[in-house]
Amino acid sequence: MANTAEATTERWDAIVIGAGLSGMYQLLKLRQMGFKARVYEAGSDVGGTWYWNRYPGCRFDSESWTYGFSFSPEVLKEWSWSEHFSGQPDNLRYCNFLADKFDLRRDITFNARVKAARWDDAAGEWEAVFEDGRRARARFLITAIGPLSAPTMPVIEGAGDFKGECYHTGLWPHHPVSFAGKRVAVIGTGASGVQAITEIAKTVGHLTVFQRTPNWCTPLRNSRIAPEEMEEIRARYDQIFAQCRDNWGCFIHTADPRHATEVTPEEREAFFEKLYALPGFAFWQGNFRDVLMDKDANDAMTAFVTKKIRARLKDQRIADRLIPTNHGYGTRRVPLESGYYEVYNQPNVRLVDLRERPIERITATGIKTSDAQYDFDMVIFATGFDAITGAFDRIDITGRGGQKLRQKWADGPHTYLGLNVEGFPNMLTLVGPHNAATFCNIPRCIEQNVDFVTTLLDHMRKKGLARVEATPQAEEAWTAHVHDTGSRLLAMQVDSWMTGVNKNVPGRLKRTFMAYAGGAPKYRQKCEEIAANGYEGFALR
Ligand code: N01
Repeated sequence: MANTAEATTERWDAIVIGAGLSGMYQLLKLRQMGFKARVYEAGSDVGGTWYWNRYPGCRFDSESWTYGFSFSPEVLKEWSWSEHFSGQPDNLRYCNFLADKFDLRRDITFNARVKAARWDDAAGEWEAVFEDGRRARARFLITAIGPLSAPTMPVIEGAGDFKGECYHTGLWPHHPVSFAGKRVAVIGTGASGVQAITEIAKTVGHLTVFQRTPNWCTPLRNSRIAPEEMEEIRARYDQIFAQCRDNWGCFIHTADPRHATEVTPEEREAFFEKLYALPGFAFWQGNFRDVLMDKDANDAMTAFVTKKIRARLKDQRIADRLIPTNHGYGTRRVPLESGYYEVYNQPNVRLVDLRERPIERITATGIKTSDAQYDFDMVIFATGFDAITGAFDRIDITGRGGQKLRQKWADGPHTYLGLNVEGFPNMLTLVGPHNAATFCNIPRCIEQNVDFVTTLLDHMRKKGLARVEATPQAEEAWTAHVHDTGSRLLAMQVDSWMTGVNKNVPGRLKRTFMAYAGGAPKYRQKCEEIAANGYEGFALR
């Protein structure tokens, strides 16, 4: 008789880890192709990013109507966006709408956090082990764990000592949180911090922002979508998705073909003004073609944004602290804001510059910097994520011959197409490192990744193939190509999650190439060529 673990092990054709947008779409596709697939999700419901990140102010910075899935004409017909940059509650409703419409929950196990995954070479299967000891086995392991899903707490002495209310933006509670009459601290000024600070400042008693590195922020310019406008958008969906398809990051903002330095200063200024007045990432993504690669072009853009920030602040000493000095505009992920700078004109908001007075420790009543003790009722950590590879590291993934993925990626990822790793057969990594999806309007790239993986699995089934694994040569060539395309970006000269730096995580102090910077169209073309050539670069048997 089988032992107990064996008897309770669930068996599937494919295990998908994560029920965010990529896991949900992957499940649907596998089901349509007749695979027996099961999704395991750590949370209690679907939504991924939009399930966990419930902090005040959380919303899209992609235009809502470019973000939604394009694969289903019915979904496009039935779902209406009410804002151009939709907020988290609506985004989560959208995920629930998809789950209900396609009856996805019947194939999802919730509250199931995968602790380990191990390749069994003899059986040609993956075994997943959950935190509660349950197990599941499948021929294929598909990770749909997202690039920004492993929240990190700051490494500060006494981080667990605070006795008041305490939250991380990426693990926000499901109950309402009130800021009225409270003394609130926010640590961190990335995209999450900027959104949260702006919203909290509307109702807070007193707010203190602890900023280590300022970021360049430009206006989101959100607005409502009236039903008639939604109808007009719906009529243009084909054109909108075609436009996204041809774009480097699958946004609707396409870079201008000119160089910033080939026009007169007056023309350049007028163009910057025009872009700055537009919503979303127009200023970042729709700018002159060289602003993110050429230092002089970037300096011009940076000088323009500097003036805009200064004009919005009453106290120029605060402006001095909010204006970045160690990187140019757009070389770190740009937070889009809706009144962020004006928050610092409020009498009940204080900015603490940690470069002048670092945090020494967190205490039971608040935060102690090198020069003062600040007392609070609530401390919010907007301290980000162990990005891109962090969610992989939190699972003990063991491949062929006992090789650990954590060890293989200790000096940065090695992958083939950001979708598979040599030594880890039958593991497909949706939106994984070295994939175009990280710098992408992500559902656009999720659709491409999932379609590629599903077609590969279907091809294998039709040909009677049981194993897929990148060849060492293909992995080496792709990894070199990722490094080559990345090295052209000014962003690679700056510490950020995009370059794999996180001072709160051991071993993440050195910059590395985390994502494919050649753009989504080139990436898609490469994937299509590889599939057309019988999945060149993959050993199939
Ligand atoms: O995280 P971050 P995030 N002491 O890493 C600071 C996406 N997103 O959650 O820069 C003091 O950007 C840290 O300081 P520094 C988007 O892609 C999208 O804000 O390391 N401070 C930094 O200021 C985004 O880029 C949306 O010096 C400490 C902050 O914490 C990504 O998620 C909205 C510290 C972390 O910023 C991550 O954004 C939100 C310490 N010990 C997020 N440790 C949309 O709009 C860290 N910090 C869709």
